[in-house]
Amino acid sequence: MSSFRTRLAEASRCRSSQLILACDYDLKQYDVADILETINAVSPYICAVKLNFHLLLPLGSEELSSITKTAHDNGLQTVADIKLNDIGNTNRMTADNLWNEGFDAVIVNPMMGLDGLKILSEYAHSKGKGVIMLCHMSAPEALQAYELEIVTPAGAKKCLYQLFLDWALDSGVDSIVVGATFPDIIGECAEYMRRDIHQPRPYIMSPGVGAQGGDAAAALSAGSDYLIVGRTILYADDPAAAALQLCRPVG
Ligand code: OMP
Repeated sequence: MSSFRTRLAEASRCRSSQLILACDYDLKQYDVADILETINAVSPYICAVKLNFHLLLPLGSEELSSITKTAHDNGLQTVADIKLNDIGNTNRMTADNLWNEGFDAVIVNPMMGLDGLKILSEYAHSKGKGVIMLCHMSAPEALQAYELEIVTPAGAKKCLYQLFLDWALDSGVDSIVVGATFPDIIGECAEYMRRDIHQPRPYIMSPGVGAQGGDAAAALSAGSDYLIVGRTILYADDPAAAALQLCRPVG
């Protein structure tokens, strides 16, 4: 069975796109048919589809499976964004539910700790699935939490996101999230990982392009491997044209 990383890289290579569509429609105004239509329309220009809590909560298993199937039929990977953060047993059962609905990867919160991340990564990999870990979020409030100065047990002073970056490397997660709104931090994380001995290094995924003020070309040139984009594509007059433009941000 191929790994999530390999499948994602292949989907990205085939389409020359590093775009992950955050399919965050408001279900008060849109329905599953709209979601499927958008996935079909933009699929030539994206490599994965991410679904957030506000879709995962109200939709049933059958509806979610129809979305992951449509993504897979289009050659795309699927990500469940629940920022999972619990005890090992709960994490495993939650992940199993998501795998059963056809998701290829789950986004997790590193506050579960290094051991929790390791256990979940090993479990996901044994099923050909992936784990994506928050490292530094895109919203301005991220400064209040992710940049808190901490002292490690070894006595080193760092920011919380730098500790999370070490945990990402040590736990074997497939990818980290660093907001496109913080290109300097993307660059720092990319450079730190280049110098690290762990292989393969986690990908960097960056949300926050467009609606949140981040710039696609700046994030990619700072070292992001993938861009996570929602509203700029979903609410464009022509979502496929918006995705095409974003997946070729340079040139
Ligand atoms: P737009 O701002 O509409 O492009 O959507 C961004 C998507 O990325 C949403 O699904 C957010 O929940 C998600 N996201 C962030 O915006 N910032 C983060 O730091 C992390 C995520 C995420 O984990 O995907």
